[in-house]
Amino acid sequence: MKIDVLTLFPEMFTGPMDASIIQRARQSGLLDLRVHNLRDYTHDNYKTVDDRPFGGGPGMVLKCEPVFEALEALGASETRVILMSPAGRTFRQEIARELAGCPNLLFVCGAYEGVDERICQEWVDDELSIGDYVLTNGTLAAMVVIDAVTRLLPGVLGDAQSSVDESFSHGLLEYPHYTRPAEFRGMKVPPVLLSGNHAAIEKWRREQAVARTTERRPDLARKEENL
Ligand code: JCQ
Repeated sequence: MKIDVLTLFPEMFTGPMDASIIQRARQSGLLDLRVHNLRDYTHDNYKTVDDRPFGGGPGMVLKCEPVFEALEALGASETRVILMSPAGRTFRQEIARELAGCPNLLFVCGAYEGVDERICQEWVDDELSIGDYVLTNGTLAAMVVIDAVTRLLPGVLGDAQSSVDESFSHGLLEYPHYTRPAEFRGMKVPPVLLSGNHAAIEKWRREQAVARTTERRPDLARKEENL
C-alpha cells in the first residue's frame, strides 16, 4: 500500500513511523509511506498556509492554494483522500478494514480552526475523527489511522499475532490475560486458567468479556449481536 501524508509537521512522523511493526512493514516494502510538507507547496516568501476566516471569528483557516497545488502534484485524483478532523465520522475497526483494501491513501492533516471547505468539496473522499476531543493538528490522528490500517495489510503481522484482530471483530472487549508466575506478590491467577479444562476456560473468558463490555462500554453491549 502507498500512503501519502500532507502535513505542516512532517517531523512528527519520524519516531512513531520508524519503529516497531510499521518500520518493518516499510522495510519489507508492504507499506510505502511518504510524508510531504505542505509549506513546500507555497510560493510566497512567508510560506503562508493559513489565513483569517471570512465572516470573522477566532483562529485561522488552512488555505486552498497550497493544498490544491500539493494534491495536484501528488496525483491525488487516483487516491482515496482522507481529512483528519474532529468534525469527521468516528474512525472504527470496520473503517480500518475498509481502508486496508485501498491501494493508495492520502491523508490531509488539518490544523487551526479548520480547513477551507472548498478543499473538502473538491478533494476529500472521507473526513475522519479518531474521537471526541480536539488535537493541535491532524498529524497524530493520521498516524493512529495509519497504524490501525498497516497492521491489517497481508503479511505485516506474523501468524501468531494476526488472530489478535479477532478480538475486536467479536464486538466485545478482551477478557483478562495472565502469564507466569501463577502467583505474584500474593496475587493468584484465576484457577480455571491453570485447570487445563479448555471448555471451562473458554466459558470463563466469554463471561469476563461480556461483563467487562457491559461495565465499561454499555454502547457496545447494547448491540446485542455482540453478546
Ligand atoms: C481528529 N479527533 C480529533 C484540529 C481542526 C480539519 O480541521 C481541524 C483538524 C484538527 C486536527 O484533528 C483533530 C482530531 N480526530 O483534532 C482542528
